Amino acid sequence: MIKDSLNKIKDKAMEEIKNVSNFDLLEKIQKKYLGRKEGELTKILKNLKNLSLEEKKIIGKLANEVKLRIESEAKKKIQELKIKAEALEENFDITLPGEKIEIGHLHPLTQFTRKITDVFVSMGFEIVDGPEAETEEYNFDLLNIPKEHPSRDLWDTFYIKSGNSPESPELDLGSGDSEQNSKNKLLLRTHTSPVQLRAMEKRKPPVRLIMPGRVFRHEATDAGHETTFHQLEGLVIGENIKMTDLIGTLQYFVKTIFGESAKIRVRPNFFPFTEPSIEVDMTCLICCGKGCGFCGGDGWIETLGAGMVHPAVLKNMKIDPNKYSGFAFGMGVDRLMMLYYGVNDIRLSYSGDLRFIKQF
Ligand code: FA5
Repeated sequence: MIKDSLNKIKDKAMEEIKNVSNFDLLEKIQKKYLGRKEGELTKILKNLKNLSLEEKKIIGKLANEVKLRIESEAKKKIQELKIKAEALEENFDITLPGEKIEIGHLHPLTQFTRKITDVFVSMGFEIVDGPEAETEEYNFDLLNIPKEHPSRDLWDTFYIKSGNSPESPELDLGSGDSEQNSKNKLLLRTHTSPVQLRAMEKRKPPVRLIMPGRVFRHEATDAGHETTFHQLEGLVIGENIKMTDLIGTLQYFVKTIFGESAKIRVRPNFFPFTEPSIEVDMTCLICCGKGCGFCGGDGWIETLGAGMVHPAVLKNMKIDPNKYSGFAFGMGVDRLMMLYYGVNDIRLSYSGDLRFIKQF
């Protein structure tokens, strides 16, 4: 009786080991028959105590043979499975679809900046760069913004404490050290307009320049305002340059980027470095002019300031205002980018949130 059971266990185990195709299942089979507590062979051996001494000897010997047989068959199978696994690795099919590797891409602001600079380059504009840590002289004085003049309050400034180099600045949220000379009083530029002055030190009219870059303002943030944002400055100087040239250039730009139906609105404004000055708004494309948090409810977005370059500024550029005239503009790149892609909060751009960046 017990002999039959042992032989049946052996046959069943042999059959199962023969057909097994992976290591996990093989381990389960070994446990099922040889496991210390619940193994089928172990259970039979536990019942030997009821047999006579003679039977114990015979059955014990047979049980041991069955155990050794199962173990050696399992060993053989392990070898066989190892060889198969190695062969599979060697014959790896390189045409199988692999895992997709995520690659980075340009930030939407960079993508958009390239798009808009391309439009100006196609109109014959040259791209010029300038420093982000600027002197008070270039940021204000040479742009016809006198000291103590209330117009300086238009741009809430991050000053850099005296004695600091632009490479390791320490910010001062006050008005800076008034004793210090504006030539070496440093600040984080509040607009890209100072690049106009720097660019004209090395050029003579006629010029068509664009100056994209990062600017900084100490002000409260909301859906449409950041303390760090981007502007693109434009400057055209030549003989007989007129206000209509400015409006025509801006209209061409807006229609090229946003399509023929894009509307702009021009309002009179004041900038100390342009006369006359205008402010240009665009229909808020987030709410299509209905009014939303981004446009502050009035359906228009203030996108740029512009005007005819003030004669005093032309003189600071060593240009004769009787011979030459020019126009300048400074647009908020972030706000235009938001209108272009339908982004409703400027702060998302600088949040570092990959869920936002990956949409572009
Ligand atoms: C200026 O900065 C002038 N330098 C522009 C200029 C240049 C006028 C040349 C005339 C001639 P303003 O402060 O308005 O102007 O800023 C220009 C644009 O920057 C605004 O129309 C707006 O689109 C954007 N902007 C201003 N403040 C912020 C802010 N906190 N966050 C995001 N964008 C801003």
